Amino acid sequence: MHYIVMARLTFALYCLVLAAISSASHPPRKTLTPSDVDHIMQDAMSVFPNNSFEVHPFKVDWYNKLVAPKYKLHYENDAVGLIFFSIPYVFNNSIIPFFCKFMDIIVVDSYKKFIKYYMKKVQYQLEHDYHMKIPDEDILYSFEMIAKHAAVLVQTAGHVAGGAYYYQRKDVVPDPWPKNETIYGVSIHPLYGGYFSLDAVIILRDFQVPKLEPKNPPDVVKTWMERKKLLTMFNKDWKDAKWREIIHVKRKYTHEYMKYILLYGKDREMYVKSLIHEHCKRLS
Ligand code: B12
Repeated sequence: MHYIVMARLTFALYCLVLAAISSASHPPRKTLTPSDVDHIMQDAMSVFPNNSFEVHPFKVDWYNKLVAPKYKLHYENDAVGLIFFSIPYVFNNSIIPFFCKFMDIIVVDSYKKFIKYYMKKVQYQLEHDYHMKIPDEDILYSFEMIAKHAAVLVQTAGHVAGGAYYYQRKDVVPDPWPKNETIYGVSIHPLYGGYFSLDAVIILRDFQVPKLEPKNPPDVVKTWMERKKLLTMFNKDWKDAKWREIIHVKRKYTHEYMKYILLYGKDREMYVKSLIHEHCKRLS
């Protein structure tokens, strides 16, 4: 009898220890209000130099409902994602100062290093101010691949977050292009048209925001004719900046920034070196 009681007690203790270990590695998810999310976003924005980035929230569920199975994000459906856009002022306000701070060590893969540097700052800020756990794998970059496909489709995420309308072939009815032609979609920002970039998503896996309501992105390219023109320009002539100006824009990329984004590989590296040479003496 005594033996059975001891065995039961030992088992109960074992279960308690297991529960404690499991709740330490998976703390209970916290419920936030939309205004908490606003505060978190303001805090995240405080790490960026002025007028360089924007952030918009969405629920994983809104995104997962639209994309094909292989693109689904493997989080609870009510987890919150934050999508970060860089906006035209980013080049002079943030990228050039970043180049001047790190000089030679950022010449290779300069844009990736720039975005990662700032997302790490956001990660640190939120961990510090809100005691959030944001493991590196919860920061998804637009250039990151998983199993040979993009880790996150930032255009869809930006659309469901209400930040920028994602215009796709299926939004142009009747379809004006030959059936065998591939037509990629493009996001248009309500203020900056095509002069912005959808750079990264951070998933706040330990938080749920039941009251967060979806926001429609502003539909700024409304007519069939304009949508056809936009997608045709984006697909046939993307090096020309005309598609970026399908709407009246508040601010464009500078000549230097345009040159930077249109150069690749060694040519971009040479250009970054010349930008450092040109700008950094003046800043130091
Ligand atoms: C792979 C890739 C390319 C490939 C293929 C393009 C493509 N769209 O597939 C190539 C190399 C050709 C390319 C080129 C360029 N790209 Co690119 N590319 C990407 C990348 C990394 C992934 C895109 C992808 O794989 N899509 C997969 C397909 C299947 O997705 P999809 O067609 O959107 O289909 C999904 C939606 O339809 C969704 N869905 C279904 N139903 C519904 C309903 C609604 C309402 C919604 C919203 C969604 C939705 O589900 C589908 C998936 O299941 C993205 C960044 C990213 N991580 O998203 C940048 C990205 C699309 N590229 C971009 C750019 C700017 C370019 C270039 C101009 C060059 C450059 N990098 O500067 C060129 C020009 C493109 C062209 N005209 O040829 C930008 C576009 C910005 C914008 N304003 O939209 C992005 C977003 C990068 C960024 N950081 O900003 N790119």
